[in-house]
Amino acid sequence: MPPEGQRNVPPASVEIVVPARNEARRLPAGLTALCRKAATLPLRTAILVVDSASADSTSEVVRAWPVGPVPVSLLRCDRAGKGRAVRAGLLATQAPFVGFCDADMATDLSALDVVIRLLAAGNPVVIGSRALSASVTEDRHSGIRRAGAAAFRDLARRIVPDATDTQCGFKFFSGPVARAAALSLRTAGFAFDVELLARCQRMGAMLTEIPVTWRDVPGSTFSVTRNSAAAFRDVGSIWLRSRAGSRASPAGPVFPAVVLPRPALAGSARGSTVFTAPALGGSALGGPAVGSPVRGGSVAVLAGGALQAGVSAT
Ligand SMILES: Nc1nc2c(ncn2[C@@H]2O[C@H](COP(=O)(O)OP(=O)(O)O)[C@@H](O)[C@H]2O)c(=O)[nH]1
Ligand SMILES: [Mg+2]
Repeated sequence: MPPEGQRNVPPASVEIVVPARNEARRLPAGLTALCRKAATLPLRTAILVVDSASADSTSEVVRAWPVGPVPVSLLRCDRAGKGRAVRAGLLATQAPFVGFCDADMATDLSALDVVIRLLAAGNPVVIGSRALSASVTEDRHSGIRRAGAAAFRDLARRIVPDATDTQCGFKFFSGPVARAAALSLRTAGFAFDVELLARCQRMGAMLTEIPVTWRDVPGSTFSVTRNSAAAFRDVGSIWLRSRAGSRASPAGPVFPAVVLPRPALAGSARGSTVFTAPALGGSALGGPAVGSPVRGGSVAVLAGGALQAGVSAT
């Protein structure tokens, strides 16, 4: 049952997943900014923080989040990995529009206005790109990280040529597209975005990039020494699988509308609802994918971007 104060609240039309591991320090400011912005959007919005076995009080921050106009829930995963966390979060959503952003809110949240307009107009995948000429980035990364990122981009471009920046942590989707793409996602770590976008494109969903204002917030969870090798290995595997996949089914777009049931409610506290992730995903993610198929997830878009059917404009 939803927590006190959130009963009889209509379901959200936008669900935003925030992957967070050891983010007790950055999350309060990030969530405050996101809640504040989400409350101004023309569609009812909810936030789902996915904590993967943090060693700090990340979960407690979410559990203690005060009730407000934007509900904040917690999903807990046993195993680390940003890809795993985002996948679990996306598969736990039900809204017609979904997305994810990093706990540090490095991407200026004013971009959400553009995202909602584009999604409502029928664009199935809307992603922030720091590589567009209209983007403003404040990058304090080390030279070695910047060089690694450039090499990673070259590889990623072979897999998703339409994306100029696969690694900006600010991506939004039509819900059914995201859930269908996430279902078979195998990349557990930081390179998962490449696979997610490749899967969306393979389903026939066009990518729309938007310029962003992005600043590098201190306290990054990406470590060049600990995470780079895995990211390169993963992007290599994604490339090999995408080549094999396109040979196996050259016919192209398949777009099943898949909406998964919410994971079991584990408890609730103050303004947040707490879920535990069910065993997720094949291969790299361990265990069979959860999920029962198809609940109608389509959204009718009227001229001018007004929304019909299952989407309540607030
Ligand atoms: N749940 C979860 N989130 C993660 C994990 N690894 C990274 N993240 C989150 O992914 C986001 C990555 O952003 P950040 O650490 O700022 O990296 P950067 O901006 O690329 O340097 C943050 O919200 C992290 O907390 C993980 O293993 N599990
Ligand atoms: Mg960051």
